[in-house]
Amino acid sequence: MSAPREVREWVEKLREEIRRYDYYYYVLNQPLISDAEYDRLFRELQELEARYPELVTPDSPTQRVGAPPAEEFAPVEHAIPMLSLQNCFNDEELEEWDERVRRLLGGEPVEYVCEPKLDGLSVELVYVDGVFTVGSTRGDGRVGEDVTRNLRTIKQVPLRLFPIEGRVPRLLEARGEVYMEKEAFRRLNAERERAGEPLFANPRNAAAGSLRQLDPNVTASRPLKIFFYALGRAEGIEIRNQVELLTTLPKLGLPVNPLWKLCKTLDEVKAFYRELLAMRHALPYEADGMVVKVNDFAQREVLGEVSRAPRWAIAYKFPAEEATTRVLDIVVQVGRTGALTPVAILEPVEVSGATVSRATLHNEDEIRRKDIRIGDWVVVRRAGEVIPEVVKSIPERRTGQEREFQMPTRCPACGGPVVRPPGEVAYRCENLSCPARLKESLRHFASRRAMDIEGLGEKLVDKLVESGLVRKLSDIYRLTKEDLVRLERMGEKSAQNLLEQIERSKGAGLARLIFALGIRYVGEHLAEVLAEHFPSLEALSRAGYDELIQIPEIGPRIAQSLVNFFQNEENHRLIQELKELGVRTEAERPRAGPLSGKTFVFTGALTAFTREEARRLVEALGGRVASGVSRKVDYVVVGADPGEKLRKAQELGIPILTEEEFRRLVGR
Ligand code: 9MJ
Repeated sequence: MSAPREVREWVEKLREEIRRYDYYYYVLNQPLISDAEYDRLFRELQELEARYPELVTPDSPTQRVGAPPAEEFAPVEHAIPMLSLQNCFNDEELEEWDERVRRLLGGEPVEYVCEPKLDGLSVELVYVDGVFTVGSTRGDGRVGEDVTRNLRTIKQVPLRLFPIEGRVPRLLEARGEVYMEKEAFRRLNAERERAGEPLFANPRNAAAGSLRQLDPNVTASRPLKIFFYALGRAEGIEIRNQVELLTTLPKLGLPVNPLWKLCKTLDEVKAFYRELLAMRHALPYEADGMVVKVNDFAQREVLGEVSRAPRWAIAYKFPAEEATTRVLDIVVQVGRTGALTPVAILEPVEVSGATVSRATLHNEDEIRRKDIRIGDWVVVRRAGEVIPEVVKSIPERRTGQEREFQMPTRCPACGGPVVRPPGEVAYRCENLSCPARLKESLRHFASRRAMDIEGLGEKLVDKLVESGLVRKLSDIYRLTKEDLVRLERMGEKSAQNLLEQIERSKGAGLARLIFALGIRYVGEHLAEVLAEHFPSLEALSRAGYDELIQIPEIGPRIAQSLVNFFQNEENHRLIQELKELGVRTEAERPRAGPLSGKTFVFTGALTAFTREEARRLVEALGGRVASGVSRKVDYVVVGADPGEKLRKAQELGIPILTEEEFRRLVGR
């Protein structure tokens, strides 16, 4: 059945409205309508598109996610090459650049526009008749990679431009930077650490890694943002200078970093640089300098370019957060998953206010690539406030006394064999009861977000393992007061307290228990997903690959990791023992009550209760609280500043309750 004209028009009108609301919500941070109202419109559009599939267009707001993964990225040629920027590092170099600009322009007046220089991934988005059609990375400047489907998942990217005075440009190639905010980066890495996944070294790598994902669903789950600051081709729109560009792009729906400044003199440029430098650490994103651009496009034409960099712009870099020091030794740490990580022990050195004495070398390939030897002078950097890293060695300063590092063939902690699984960069100790692995596993098991055993800290874990009192995780539940008191410096009272904490942890619940086991790739969130799906740990341990892969959010890699974990005989025994020792391995049975069979999800900040109180209210009435939104959820309760869950709920058409409505429902 083909769609009647009225339906076509109505669908288009719905899309236009939703685009406007998206823009106000995601770009301006000013929601125009209530979430419930938005939800209603979105669902109406989804229903109409389901009924009339021929009306679905790639720029419909319903089409942001859900496409299957690509094999690889296709090359995309930039019609106008994407230039790189020349750098300068001090006022003198900036003055030289300014003098050359003025000389080449024959002494005409020049104005500059200054913008923070974001450290992300440069991209170009092509809009044809206002519709986003192709998006690509900068690549080598001439040819980049087609990341259209990934860019679509970034909520700030309009799939269709807004008309200005009723018109959209025939063609607009908008250029900008995809980046990840520092806080989002920290959260992403924390989640990866808990899941035993490799960490991103800095927000730039995280942004680049997230955008260059073959599966757009992965990109969609990463908190990427974008700012636009330049154009490629533009037809059907006239923009004559950078100020016009930066004020026009937002009107079309393309976000622009508001922190730009028009400077009439070089002194103003320098002053703005100092201002940005002073606020550098307070900015939500990483900026590595300031870009100075000639405002007038006609003047840019005159200036032209040299060796792929425009003469009309320069990046005035911030001082590097780097220092040089010596590598005293390279040691190997054994993590919870058995991964061996080489770490450089450094002569302590100050890097932007902090003393650095250790820095990660990531893995053996990195050491070879950077050619770092024991005794070398090296450059170390603190990036994105994570673990410092060794950037490079300084071979010119070698004396001949330096030694090449050899990855040990035996685990430095247990002496067991070390293997490098095919396709992985990390070597691993395979011995499940390796004391180093055991210590890390215990720390994780007892940690606040896992079994939450207060008092079972770093030092005590070391002692328990070294004394032989704990040889496997389940031994925690076999500890007696005498054992603990015999350990040096453990008084009666502390021993008693610790035993109470250990006892209490038996009831931590299935999700925490699954997370606490430290199964590779299974972080807190996935543990909750699994706990919602299986009635007990035993049931989970019996699940096969095919069953696991059916669960939303469980991909092949995670399913395989779970199967591997539970197939291991030692792990199998561990689960048996935990159960025998009284650890609750069943999911909490919902009580009978008015909310029996109903599942709630909370998002955003509640005012009248904490999340924990809200959970207890729901459970007291027989309901359940889930962590993530899926089709099985009955209500999503929305507090202030809600997250992605709200959007997901809207997409799935799940009823949304305000806090007030929730309170009435639970009789509070
Ligand atoms: C960044 N990375 O923030 C430019 N950039 O302009 C800004 N990069 C640029 N402008 C022309 N703000 C080429 C690159």
